[in-house]
Amino acid sequence: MSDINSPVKLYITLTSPYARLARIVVLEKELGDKVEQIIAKTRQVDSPYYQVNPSGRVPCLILSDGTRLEESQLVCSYLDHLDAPPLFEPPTGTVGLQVRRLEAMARSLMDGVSVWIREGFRPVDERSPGIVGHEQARAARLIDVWENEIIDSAMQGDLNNMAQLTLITALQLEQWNPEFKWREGHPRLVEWCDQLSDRPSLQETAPVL
Ligand SMILES: N[C@@H](CCC(=O)N[C@@H](CS)C(=O)NCC(=O)O)C(=O)O
Repeated sequence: MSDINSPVKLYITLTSPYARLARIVVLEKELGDKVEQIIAKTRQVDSPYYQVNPSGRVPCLILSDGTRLEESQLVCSYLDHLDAPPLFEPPTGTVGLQVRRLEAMARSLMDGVSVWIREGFRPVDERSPGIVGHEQARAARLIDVWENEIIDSAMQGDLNNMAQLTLITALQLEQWNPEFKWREGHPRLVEWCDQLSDRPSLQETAPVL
């Protein structure tokens, strides 16, 4: 029988930026005793993890009744509500729409740079210069837009929404991908990123090289 008080199981890898979002929420919400974190073996033939999550992706949360949640937005939202009050829930109305709009744009950056990084992990003769060029150009366009959007009040102040959390995680993919050179010509974004990066939850979950 499931025990409502038993910790939920959060499957992660130490390299996934999507899992990192969930790991940051766990730290920010101080959920250490309510969430057991388990390293999953992803991208391996016949990984035992496929019995837990057939999609093979992280993050994935298994609730005490066995319910499986995947997709970082859903996982983060569940974790954020696990021990009320939520810290990252967008407000209702126009301000909430603005936060969601910015979160979607930050996610576009993260998705694109993740594809770019994945290309780099493929054997040299399997890499696609076309995909790399496409993602490099997408990232450059989005970074230019972010240089202006970063002054939006939703992005400023203390860490309190998923738009901020997703953007900082996407920008810090520079630590994995030396070709993701977004800093030059974007002083406001540099200042925003560097101010946030000392935060303990970000330090503790920094990308593992
Ligand atoms: N849209 C998903 C993306 C998750 C995702 O792609 N995770 C990658 C790690 S960065 C993964 O688990 N890949 C393993 C695989 O594709 O088999 C989310 O937001 O959670």
